[in-house]
Amino acid sequence: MFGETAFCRPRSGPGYWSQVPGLGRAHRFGDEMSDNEKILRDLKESVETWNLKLAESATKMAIEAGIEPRAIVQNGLGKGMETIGERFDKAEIYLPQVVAASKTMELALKLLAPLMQAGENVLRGTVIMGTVEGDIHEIGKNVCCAMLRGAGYKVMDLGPDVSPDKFMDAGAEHKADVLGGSALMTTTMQVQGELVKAVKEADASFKVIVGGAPVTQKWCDQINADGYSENGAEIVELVNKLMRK
Ligand code: B12
Repeated sequence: MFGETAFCRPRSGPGYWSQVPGLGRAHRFGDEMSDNEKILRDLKESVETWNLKLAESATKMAIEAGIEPRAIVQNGLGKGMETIGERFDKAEIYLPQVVAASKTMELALKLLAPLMQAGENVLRGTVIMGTVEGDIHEIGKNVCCAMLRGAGYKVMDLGPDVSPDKFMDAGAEHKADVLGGSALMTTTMQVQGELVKAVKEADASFKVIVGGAPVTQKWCDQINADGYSENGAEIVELVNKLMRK
């Protein structure tokens, strides 16, 4: 998924030192758990237990330790959110706990935001992101926004519950290259299709990308969207590819 180099600081030290992708500092084979692995474990646990204090301290420690923001999200916080999703699916926890876990993840993302802002001079294109109309799930879309900003794109985040018209207006206003629609519910996926239709009908030049847990490449092809990615790490590659077309 990620190239090792994308996440790691340059190697240093003798041959038997190794690095786990995404972890800033080297650790030795045989160590039970490196400091950075412990930090990632704490990040995951903070979301799983909706522990705001732990999320704050672990995120600050991760930044200090030089762990790349993408690794902090994908290998730490995101893993915790996966557990939350699984436990919610099994009815082991309920909406209030999911909301609390979401707030924990959002707090950590806020702390990471300054690190994921690209300088004006490296802007590679403009992406309008939003969660489609009728859908209020935001976390995955926020992760995608952070990843794209970190990769040098100008990202306008329209938030949740965004109609195709709003996407189109924002696209025109900001001279966007790409419109990204997130949908977390099978019932709202069809709005992604309406967005593609709106772009084609207006003969606009925007590329439309789609994503969200129930979305697949098959769905993307079915609605004639320009691209799909399974997660926030791959969205950068996807947008890079579309910008080259
Ligand atoms: C957190 C959550 C909530 C939170 C949302 C908080 C917030 N601020 O976002 C709250 C508690 C508010 C919530 C509410 C509801 N939820 Co909810 N929720 C979830 C849960 C547990 C996790 C979603 C999540 O954040 N995942 C973590 C993120 C990081 O992953 P992600 O969203 O998939 O995003 C990644 C990729 O998909 C991709 N991606 C995402 N967007 C995009 C966009 C593009 C363009 C691209 C390329 C890629 C991409 O990259 C992201 C990062 O890696 C899921 C269960 C699950 N297993 O998904 C249910 C789930 C989505 N919810 C569900 C439901 C039913 C609801 C409610 C209707 C419940 C209710 N009875 O009120 C309401 C929604 C009301 C509405 N109108 O929208 C169902 C949907 C079922 C369905 N029909 O499909 C699920 C699947 C749970 C279930 N099994 O029943 N929910």
